[in-house]
Order: sequence, then structure tokens, then C-alpha cells
Amino acid sequence: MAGEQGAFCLREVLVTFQTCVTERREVLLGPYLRGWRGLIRFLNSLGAIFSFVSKDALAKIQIMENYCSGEQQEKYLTLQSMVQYEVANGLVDTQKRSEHPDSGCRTVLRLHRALRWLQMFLEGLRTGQEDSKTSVICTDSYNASLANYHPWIIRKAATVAFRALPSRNAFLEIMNVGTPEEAVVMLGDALPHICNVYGITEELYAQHKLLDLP
Ligand code: 1PW
Repeated sequence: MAGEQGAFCLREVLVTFQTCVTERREVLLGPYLRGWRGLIRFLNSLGAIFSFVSKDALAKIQIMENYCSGEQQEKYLTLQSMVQYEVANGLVDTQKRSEHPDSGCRTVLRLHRALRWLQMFLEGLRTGQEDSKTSVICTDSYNASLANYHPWIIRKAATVAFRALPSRNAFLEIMNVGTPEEAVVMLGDALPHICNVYGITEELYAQHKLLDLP
């Protein structure tokens, strides 16, 4: 497993997202957060310049892990049970951050939006030409997703960080799943699982009108 020790392997991280969906199409928070921790390791292996990006995601993962091991942990077993519990008990700020600034619902929403970026970025890497620029793939996928929720200053800093990204082949090698060709195959197998988790979450949040939480 892509834990704290041992070689990093992106395949294992992406497989974790497969294990987080139950037969009833519920999303288990434990594996979801473990998958995210793996993604952060991947991000950190790209260099220190990405630490401002990973720091925020890490803080959010930590908030969620605290809920998952806290007094109400059984309410935080799945995304569905979390939404049900927090909404029914008035634990979600819907107009502006005030009494519940770090609700599970708003925290996961940020990770959910970032997951869309990651999915689009990895899809761009998978389908890109050997000589395509990863900074362009990354910027395009960012602009088409997460950037819409970020203020100018963050968009600027993110775009500067993207310029330091390695080449497509170096990237595929960092994933540590074999040759670039094998990494492309792995991405083709694994990305549908991330898409699935993303889709279920999006549907759940839309049903409960939670997609614009402050
Ligand atoms: C190349 C691999 C890409 C992996 C994506 C990793 C996560 C991306 C996180 C971007 C964070 C940028 C800086 C922080 C921004 C926050 O203001 C923002 N957080 C996110 C995750 O978008 C919103 O959170 P907030 O301020 O409402 O608590």
C-alpha cells in the first residue's frame, strides 16, 4: 500500500479510490482520505514548489480525519451519512462561514473540486502526445475546473508553480508503475474509478444543494 514507507506508486493510490465505493454506491470516507494522502505524496514528489498547493489539501484531509476518529465517528463513515447528519443537525453554514466554518460538507467540497482538476490533468497526461507540455496540460485543466473557485492571487501562484512541472515522460516515470507506456495503460484503467467517485459526490451534493457552500 502507498503508506508512509516504501516506494510511491500511483497505481496503488488510484486503486484506493476504487475501494471507496460500496455496492450501494456510497463513498467510504476512510479510503477516500487515504487516497487523498497518496495524491499529496505524489504532489510533494514533484518538488517543494508544490507545497503551498498540498498544504491546504492536507489541512482539509486532517479536518476530515479528525471527524472520522472523533466522538461522532459513526456519522462520518460515508459521505452520504456525513451529509445526512450535518444537514439534519444544522451543522452546515450555507450563506456565509460563521458558526460552522469547517463543516465536513464544505471541507469535502474543496477536496471534491480539486479531485476534478486532478482527474482532468491525469486524463490530459494520458491522452497527450509524448512531447506535449505538462505545464500546459496542467494549466488548461486547472482553468477548466478549480480556478473558477480561486481568487486571482491563488490562480497566479498556481500558474507559476505549474511552470516547474517536469516533462510528460518524467511525470509518467514519477508515477512508478513501469515504462511511460505502462503508466498510460494504468491511467486508462484507474481514472474511471476517480471519475466514479467524483460523479457520485457531485450528484449527492447537487441533490442537497451543497455545491456552493461558502
Ligand atoms: C498535479 C496534481 C494536482 C493535485 C491537486 C491537489 C490539490 C490542489 C489544491 C490547490 C490549493 C491551492 C491553494 C489553496 C486554496 C484554498 O483557498 C482553496 N482550497 C482548495 C483545495 O481549492 C479553498 O479552500 P478555502 O479557502 O475555501 O478553505
